[in-house]
Amino acid sequence: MTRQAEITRKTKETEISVKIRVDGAGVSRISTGIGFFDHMLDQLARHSLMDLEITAKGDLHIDQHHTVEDVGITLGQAFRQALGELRGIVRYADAMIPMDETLTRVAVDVSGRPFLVFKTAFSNAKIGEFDTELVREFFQAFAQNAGLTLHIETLYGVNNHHIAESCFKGVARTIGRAVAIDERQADRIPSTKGAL
Ligand SMILES: [Mn+2]
Repeated sequence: MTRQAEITRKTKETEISVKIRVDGAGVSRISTGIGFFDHMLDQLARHSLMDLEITAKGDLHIDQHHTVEDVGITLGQAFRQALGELRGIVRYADAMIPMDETLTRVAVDVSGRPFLVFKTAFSNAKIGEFDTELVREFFQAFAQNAGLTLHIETLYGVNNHHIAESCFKGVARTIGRAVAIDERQADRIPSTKGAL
């Protein structure tokens, strides 16, 4: 069974299409109209080893909020749909991601129980044209729709590009490992309840 999904979501504010292949090679084709956000989504594919195609046309003349949030929603929906009943997955993973002076740790439970803890602060409102407060908005939308318990904490860091990128790389690394198939329980759902 190929774990993949394709979702298109259209509102008055945005039009988003997402194609995801969970067992991929980290290949991506991303176009959101926001350069730095494209760079972050590239990292998400590259370090999770999922293949991602994401196209977003949003109301950027207002600001980036709707576009970033709606990509998070649509990507989360596609991720969840691709994984189905979560049979055989490792489920839990964590990572410590250094980027020069910055260190971020991420822990995930691919649980179907959405919860975000986000303890990362930025010292600038912008990275290039990108609004740093939208990093949290993206992960909130993604965790909610993907059904992830997701904890992100930047322990220290100075450069805002490094801080944001370490969060995306950490999430990529953890979700990539958490959705890998555990050969010792490949046919089972990894919960004593029998369902996730
Ligand atoms: Mn970078």
